[in-house]
Amino acid sequence: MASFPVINMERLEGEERAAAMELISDACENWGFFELLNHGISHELMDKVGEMTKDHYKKRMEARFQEFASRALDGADSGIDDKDWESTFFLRHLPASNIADVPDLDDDYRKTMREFAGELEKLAERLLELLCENLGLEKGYLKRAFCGGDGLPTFGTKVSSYPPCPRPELIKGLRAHTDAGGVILLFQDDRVSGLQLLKDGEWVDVPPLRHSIVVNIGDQLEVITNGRYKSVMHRVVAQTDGNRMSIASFYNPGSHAVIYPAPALVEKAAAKESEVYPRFMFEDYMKLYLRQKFEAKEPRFEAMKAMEAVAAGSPIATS
Ligand SMILES: O=C(O)CCC(=O)C(=O)O
Ligand SMILES: [Fe+2]
Repeated sequence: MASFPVINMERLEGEERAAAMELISDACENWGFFELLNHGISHELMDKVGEMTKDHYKKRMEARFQEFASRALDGADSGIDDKDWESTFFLRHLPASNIADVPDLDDDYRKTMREFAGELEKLAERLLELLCENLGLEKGYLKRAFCGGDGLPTFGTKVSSYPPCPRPELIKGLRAHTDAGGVILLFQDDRVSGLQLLKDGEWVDVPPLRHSIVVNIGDQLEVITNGRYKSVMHRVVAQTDGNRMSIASFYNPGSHAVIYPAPALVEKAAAKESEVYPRFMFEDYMKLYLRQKFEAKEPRFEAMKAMEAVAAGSPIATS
């Protein structure tokens, strides 16, 4: 199998640009994941974020997690499928930041995370532009598609720790799922692994790589590209040793953004109605996703298609 795609973004500036763009294109079409190096976010800032996040876990999160951990495996002798072995908290950046209101963060950590989020937002938007170019969409198309009623995307960060687990065969760090949104940017531990993606029916490790940002494609980009890019199932396997840090930032459509396949991509790819992805408001998709996150995405797309048919007043086949 080809090795996990790693893209050195410095190559986008020179003679090797076409080759680097082709790598991104291939990764989007065949992996749904890739890893970026030299992405423009300073290593110093990343190191600071990493250290502070590990400190914060020790100081503010560990005791609560241990309480959960002491009960989570009680009496289990087969796989646990309703819990994850992770400790998390969330930060929202767009449409409005909540960083000032999140409890238990030291001022310095708050400030550093705000700076990091600003850098990630720029990187996400730069990436969307690269994807537009690869897809043959006009400049700014994807960002505009993500801008909802209030003109802003939704952007937020999930800060996670996956502490060592005595029985990783019983519980996942995070159960398999696809991500609901647009592009996801992940700053993961450079030593403790655990993230895997499903490729051609096999679980493949996303290798820890110091100072890299892992990117993956969410369900909304699958819809907008009418299936040319696919969101891919991934999971976190709990480890017996080491506490894995992961900081995942989700650049998603605004709640009121109406998501649908880009017409330019439908004309090329699909002739039949059944081969066209649905049209819906992002918040309606999220309502469904919250209930069905750990299930396959296809029934979600089908459900949105059925809602679209009802809204359009067309009969739905019942058999
Ligand atoms: O922690 C990770 O590496 C992945 C997290 C993830 O997939 C998610 O939160 O959706
Ligand atoms: Fe995910």
